[in-house]
This record gives sequence, structure tokens and C-alpha cells, in this order.
Amino acid sequence: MRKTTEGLGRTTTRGRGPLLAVGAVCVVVLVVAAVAVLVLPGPAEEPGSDLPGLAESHGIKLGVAVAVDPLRDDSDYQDVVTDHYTAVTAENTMKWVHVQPERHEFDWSGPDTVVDFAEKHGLDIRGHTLLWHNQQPEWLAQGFYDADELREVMREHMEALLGRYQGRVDSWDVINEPFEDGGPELRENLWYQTLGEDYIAEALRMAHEVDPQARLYINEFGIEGGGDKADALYELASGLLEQGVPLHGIGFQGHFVHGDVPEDLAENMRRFTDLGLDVEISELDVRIAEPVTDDAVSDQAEEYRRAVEACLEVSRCVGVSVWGVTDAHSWIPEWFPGYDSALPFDEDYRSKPALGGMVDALSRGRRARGRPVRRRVRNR
Ligand code: 9MR
Repeated sequence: MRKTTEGLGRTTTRGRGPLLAVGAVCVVVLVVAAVAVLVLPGPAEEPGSDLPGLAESHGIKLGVAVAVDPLRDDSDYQDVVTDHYTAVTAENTMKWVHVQPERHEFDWSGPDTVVDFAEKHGLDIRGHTLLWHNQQPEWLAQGFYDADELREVMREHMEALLGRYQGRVDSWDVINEPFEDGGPELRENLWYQTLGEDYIAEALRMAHEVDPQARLYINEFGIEGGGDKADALYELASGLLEQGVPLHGIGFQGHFVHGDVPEDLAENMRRFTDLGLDVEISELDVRIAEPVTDDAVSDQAEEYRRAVEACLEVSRCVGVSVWGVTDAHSWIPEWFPGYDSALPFDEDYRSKPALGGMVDALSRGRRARGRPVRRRVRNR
């Protein structure tokens, strides 16, 4: 597959010919440009921007979820990542089922690939994920551990995973999706059933002991636009902070449906940052119902723009990460049959208007940030 995302080069006319001819050419060029601006639907191509540089100029990360195999052997895939993003999240390979498929048997091949790639290219790394109800190995899910045994299992896993990448992975989704899909009740996952609702505080404290530098997150979906589930998460986060639990941030996953991206994203994130937490949009995608039309793909640019703008409006929003490199790698077609085209690059690795939407948001004025994001030296 070819990557066809060339930036638009800029040229400067330095001709000194007869003034009249130059003037006429200029007028024609201006008229054509003006017509193009009025008629064309938003930025269809990446407008030659240094997207990583733009994100860094705002002090935010622009991240992407990556898969291991193409990161190893698909240079076009690698180029899309390094040319457009400043951070990566391992989409699957740091999850429990892959890291510790059998008890005490760890597989570091996938996580090492992601971490080494990120370091080689100066990208930040979001660690994803520790306690989740999905993608658990059988020995864990069906192990019938009592509370103390489960604490031991949790500590072994954290010491292995967080310990291995200490100082290299900046933040961890320690708790993933703690509420029922529709909320607002806490999900009765393995951890809840065995340790009670205090499992969240216990896991955050344990992760902090293992890696005191890492920023520790609760990552959740269906909370982006307010509502009962978001309120319940707000209560949970407030309570944890009151108890002095080391919770540092909330990931707003941001799996949106085209035409239904919440208007109050910034407002809702801000109430969490008012508690002293960081926030980030951690898994952004905007799925479109099939048949996917050019109009829908074009309008999706506006939704990506709004999501990035929302982050820029909130001073402790540390970044936006999209959930997959291209539409060919997205989880959407498999999990939501009848939907597609959720990401800023198409199946042929061509940039889509959505990428232009993000460029648009980042091309506007800089904001004053409360606290700078930790930066690595980029080596692209
Ligand atoms: O994108 C991931 C997909 O490849 C996996 O099959 C799926 C398994 O549940 O998990 C997906 O990633 C999820 C993420 O880890 C947590 N938030 C929801 C994401 C989409 O399901």
C-alpha cells in the first residue's frame, strides 16, 4: 500500500517581468484561489503542516494507537505514525492476555516493539491497560482467587509490566472501563467481585508504589458528554482524591458516532480538571454509518476539529489520541458492522479531511497552559 500524503509545497514568485503581465497573473491566481476556498468542502488533503510541531506548540500530545505487526514491517504504516503523531498507545499488546498469557509467563515481544519504536522516534507512550474486564487470560478470569491471592497476582503483574517500562512509559490506564456499559453502576468485574469497590483505590496505590513517576489514569467511555455515567465517574474520582489515592488523570475515550459528537466535551472535561486531575481524549474515532458518502467523510473533519479544540480549551487536557492508524487497522468494522471510515487515514494510507480538521484546530492561536507536558527530544 502506498502512502500518498505529500504536503503541499510552497513556492515564491520572484519574477521581475512587465508589471502588467505579473499583475494579471496575480489577479487570476487570486480569483481561482478565492473560488477554490468558497467551493471546496474543507481541507481534503493535509495542508503541508507539521502536525507534531503544531501539537507541541500547544503543549499537547497527539497520539495514535498502534498494532505490533505493521509497526515491525510496514514502512508506510510507520511513516504515518512518525510523520503525524507525537505519542503512541499499544492498542492491544500491553493488555493482560498478551503480556501474561500463562501465570508467571510473560511475553515482552509486542510491548518491547512498541516501546523501542516510540523511543527511537521520540514519541511519548501511554500504557494501556492494567485492570479491565476484557482480554484477560483464562488462568486469571477463571482462577477463583481469593482476595489476598488476587492482590498478589495484581502486584506480580504490575511489578513486571510497570517495572519493566519504568521511566519509559509516561502514563498508565490503571483502571479501564470501571462502569457498566450504560452506567452509572460500577461494573462487577473480577476485581470488584473479589476485592469490592475498593479495588480501584488499591490498584492505583499499588501502581504508584511500583512506578512513582507514572501518571495514573482511569479510562472510560460514554462519559464524554456528561450524563449519569459521567456524574458517577466524577463522584468516584472526587472520593478517591479525598482519600489521597494517587489518581492523576481521566481518559475520555471518545468513540463517537458521526453526527453525534457531544457539544459539551470541554465543559465536561473541565469539571474533572477543576478537581486537580489531568484529562485526555484517549481513544478518539468517529464512525460513519454505511454507505459512507464523501459528504459524511468531509463533515467528519469538523468533528475531529471540535474534539481537538475541546482539548485545547481545557488547560489540563494533555492530549488527544486517535484509536488506530488507518481505516484498514480500525476495530470499528469488526465491532460495529455497518460502520466504517472512523479514522483520519483511509485504507490506502491517504489522509482524509479528518486530519485537516485536526490541523485546523491546532493551527489556531496558542493557549496559555497551566503545566507543560513532559517532552522527549524528537528524533524523526
Ligand atoms: O481496539 C481494540 C481491539 O482491537 C480489540 O479487539 C478490543 C478487545 O476488546 O479492544 C479494542 O480496544 C479497546 C480499548 O482497549 C479500550 N477501550 C475500547 C477499545 C475498543 O473496544
